[in-house]
Amino acid sequence: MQTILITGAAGDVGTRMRRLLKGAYPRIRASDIRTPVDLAPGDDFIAAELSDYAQVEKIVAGVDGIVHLGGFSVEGPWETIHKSNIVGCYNLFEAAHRAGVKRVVFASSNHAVGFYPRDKKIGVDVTVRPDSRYGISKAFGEAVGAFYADKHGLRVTCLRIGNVGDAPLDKRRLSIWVKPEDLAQLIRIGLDHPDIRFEIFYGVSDNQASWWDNSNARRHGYKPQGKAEDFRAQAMAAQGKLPPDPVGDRYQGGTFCSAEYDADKRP
Ligand code: 15L
Repeated sequence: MQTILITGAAGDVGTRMRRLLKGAYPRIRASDIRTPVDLAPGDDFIAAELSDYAQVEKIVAGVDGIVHLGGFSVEGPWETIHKSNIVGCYNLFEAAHRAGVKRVVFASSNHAVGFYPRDKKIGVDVTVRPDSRYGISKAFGEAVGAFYADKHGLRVTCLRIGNVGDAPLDKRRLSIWVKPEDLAQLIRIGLDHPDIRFEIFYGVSDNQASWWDNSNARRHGYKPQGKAEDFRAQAMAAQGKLPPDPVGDRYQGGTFCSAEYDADKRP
């Protein structure tokens, strides 16, 4: 891996990953629709709208591996999700394949499986249960990744990311928090591990309250350092200030599940 492209490079996670991956690969190209505020002179940055195939072709040219963080990162109207996460994601994989890119690490999300209840521990082989249009788009991205891996030999890793941050923000995040350094470690496994064809890992730290069996990541050498329990007191204090959410509190996806929820009104 000589040249890596990071999409979504101006976002919070993209900015953290650019900093953490700096030096790990000889060249890092950044792309986003907006210019990162911390861009330094000489940094390789190409602005691109992912729904425009010609622009995507330009950013993938000459790269060996892609960390695809780009797209819309929360729930939104279908038009937005469709443009950024369906068309944009397909364009990214198609252009990567045509350009001879070797590997893609795709930022999937816990929301692809958000409607699993919190009392069920799930692995990476469960049926997707998206909790939102955003979650549907992440399940779609995993399917696109599997297709390009199986049909065209792209090496693809999908990371079902929990919540990236300096510390878990509330009770739910005590289960799904991922320390940025741990996420960077997972990305490097996706970019470097010799045995990867198509894999799904959970983007989660070593959390005692985790709902996910992440043994597939550990089999590939993942050694998470973060432990959400170290922050339990502050996360529970923050939780105490949140309104009750009977549906969200039942499912792993939290408020993504309770938003627009009306399943209980059907006979
Ligand atoms: C995600 O997938 C989002 O990108 C992030 O903004 C958080 O909402 C996170 O999930 C979460 O579930 O906390």
